[in-house]
Amino acid sequence: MIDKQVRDLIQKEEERQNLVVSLIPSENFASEEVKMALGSCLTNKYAEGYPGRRYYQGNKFIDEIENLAIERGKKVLGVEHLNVQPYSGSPANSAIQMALLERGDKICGLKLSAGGHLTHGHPKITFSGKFFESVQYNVEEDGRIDYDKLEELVMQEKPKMIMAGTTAYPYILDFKRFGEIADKVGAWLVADVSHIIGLIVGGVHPSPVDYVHLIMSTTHKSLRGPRGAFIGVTKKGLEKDPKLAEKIDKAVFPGMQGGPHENNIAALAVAFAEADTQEFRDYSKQVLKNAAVLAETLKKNGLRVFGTENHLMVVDVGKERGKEMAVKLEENGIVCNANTIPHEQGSPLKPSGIRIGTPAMTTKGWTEKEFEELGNRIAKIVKG
Ligand code: DSN
Repeated sequence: MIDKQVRDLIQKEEERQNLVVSLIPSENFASEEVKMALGSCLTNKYAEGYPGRRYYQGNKFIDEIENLAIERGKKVLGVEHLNVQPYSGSPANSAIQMALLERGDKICGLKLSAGGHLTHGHPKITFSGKFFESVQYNVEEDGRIDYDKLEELVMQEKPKMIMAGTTAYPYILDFKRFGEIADKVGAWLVADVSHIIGLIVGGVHPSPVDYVHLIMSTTHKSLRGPRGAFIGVTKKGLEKDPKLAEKIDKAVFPGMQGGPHENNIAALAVAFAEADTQEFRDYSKQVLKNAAVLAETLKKNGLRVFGTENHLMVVDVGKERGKEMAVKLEENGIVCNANTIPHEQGSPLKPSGIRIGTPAMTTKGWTEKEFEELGNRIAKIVKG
């Protein structure tokens, strides 16, 4: 059967992706090789368990594929142990919390409205906020984390786990300081580097590996892989608990998940190999150069911009006007998302900013020249 309806819609989406200027910082364009692995026969196979100890027969090649993803990932990340089975970022963080926390334990993460993530203890409505006691840290007026204040909070609250991770934070994260703070109270320290993983692997953002117990990331953002995630166990993590790797593996399967998506895992193996090249390191440098030019151009045009030292920035577009501006930009072929700004004065449902990033258009070959022109265009549209 040829499903014309779905094919037509996929084709339309492909045309849309080719036409628009894609600025959502968590999106990117995966290579043909990554998409080939994703759309392969691997989707047909069940492989509950781990390489060499599966619950189903017929996993000879699946084992080789998963081992390849693990070995390639361990090499580019510099970790001791790697689990590549999490379906995506939220299940990965839930598995980490399930492995290391008991119900009611304290978890400390960056507030969602300050650029954190739902799974870092966002109160009440999330797994992490419902089953654990959440204490959240904030950013300052300038959008930066004040590590002295974080230390004060941690010393006072003594959380069992600290999440060092962001989704809308445009500055370099000081993982060394995070590590020192966590060690003072014996807390688990988890780096959720989903946004900046490509920059870390590409050598343009410091790696957290020496300072944290676990490094977790999605794989489809700046890494340019398939939708998925991994959890890496560091040397420091194993020193704190020699059974950490085992605990993580058990929490992912059978704790949180069933059969791993081996087509994703094969695509991740491809992405790790692609990231381990000079071409990818050059790409990562260009992502940063492009973001710097874009932020400077917006500032020159009189806009208040938070950032940037990485791939993204948050732009103040006027109280509660984020969504309206995101819609207006889309009408002009520029796709971004509404976002809260630091110390948001509007309603969280009507944020005052837009979040924009450069990974996707850099993949399309854009350089400083295009981003400068784009910055002038965005400013014109935002200023009406
Ligand atoms: N939804 C992702 C982002 O856009 O940053 C975070 O999970």
